[in-house]
Amino acid sequence: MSLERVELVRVYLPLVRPFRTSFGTQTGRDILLVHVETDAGEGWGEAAAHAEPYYNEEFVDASMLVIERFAVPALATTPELTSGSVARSLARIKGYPAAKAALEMAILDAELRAGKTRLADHLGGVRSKIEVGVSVGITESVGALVDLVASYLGEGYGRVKIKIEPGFDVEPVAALRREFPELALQVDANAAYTPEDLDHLGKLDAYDLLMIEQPFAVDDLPSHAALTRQLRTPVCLDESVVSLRSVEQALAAGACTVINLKVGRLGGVLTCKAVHDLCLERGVPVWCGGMLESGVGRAANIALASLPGFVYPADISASDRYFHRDLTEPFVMANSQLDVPTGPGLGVDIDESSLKDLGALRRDVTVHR
Ligand code: OSB
Ligand code: MG
Repeated sequence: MSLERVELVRVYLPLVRPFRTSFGTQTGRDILLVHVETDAGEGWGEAAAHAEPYYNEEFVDASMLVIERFAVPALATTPELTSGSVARSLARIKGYPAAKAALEMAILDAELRAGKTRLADHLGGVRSKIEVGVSVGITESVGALVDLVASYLGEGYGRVKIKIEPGFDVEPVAALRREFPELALQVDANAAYTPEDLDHLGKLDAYDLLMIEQPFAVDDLPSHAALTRQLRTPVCLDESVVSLRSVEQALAAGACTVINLKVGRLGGVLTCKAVHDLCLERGVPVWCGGMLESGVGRAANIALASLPGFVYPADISASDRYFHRDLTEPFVMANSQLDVPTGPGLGVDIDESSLKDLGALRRDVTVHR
């Protein structure tokens, strides 16, 4: 296929409530969409980077620049471009996995729409509904957390992940366990702990957590391995897993027993599929993480989460948990499940009026062949 037009669409979506993690508080999301027109038709993708480089190195301004200066020129000069060759064509560009994922997603969407195939079918999905949970930010107080979790349980969410950091960990977990003895509960530290905290983190083992996600720094596999040996609770890696190779190295190091797959961290849905296949073969459970995406990125996440190796509920919630108004038709949760879209490609349509009302900035990137 040939790339005829690439448009960058950036829009600020206020969050329904602030989301606090160990790396900062977000009150809204700077959503970056990529819209492509090809000789086969059009497609959309989402770059799930944040406005600041606090989760990983990437940030939205940089993603835009990389797409415009390096990625689109590389794709425009790729002979016989297909969705399957996007990652290879962009491999020379170091980093920027969310930018790469967005371009691959948009080209896949165009290709699959033309072939009337759903992304979930293309990837090998086996479910028409996926199990989901809600990721809850750090709150002002433990009491406020218990109330917030109660309200999500009231909405029907059956699995809760809470963000932890030094000073907000054992106490909130103990309180939630006391209040909700049967709750499917897990924690995520976004790399906030140091090797000195190993014994302290061991206290979390008493609360029947589904997993502890990324307690230590991105490059600290040894501490993750030590915790994996020390605890009966599964240890999951998020930020440390950035490629198929990093997965193999983390497994070889015994640094985790579970892996979180994120499209915008691994550089695309097809790399996630490859990591999934490897983990399925090795008997390593995986699950689908989220980055507070709009409906575009969420559609891709849901298709991915329909694959057989995804055994834990996904960090993918309904549209109304994130935004007052989404950029696609809203995703609605029932019984802690979301439906896998049934239409071709991503299976969602962009709500042009939503983009307009929310003041989206749209800019064409020059495609030189
Ligand atoms: O670490 O999983 C994370 C959101 C932004 C950045 C990092 C993370 C998260 C989440 C939110 O936990 C999950 C969601 O999209 O609902
Ligand atoms: Mg995480």
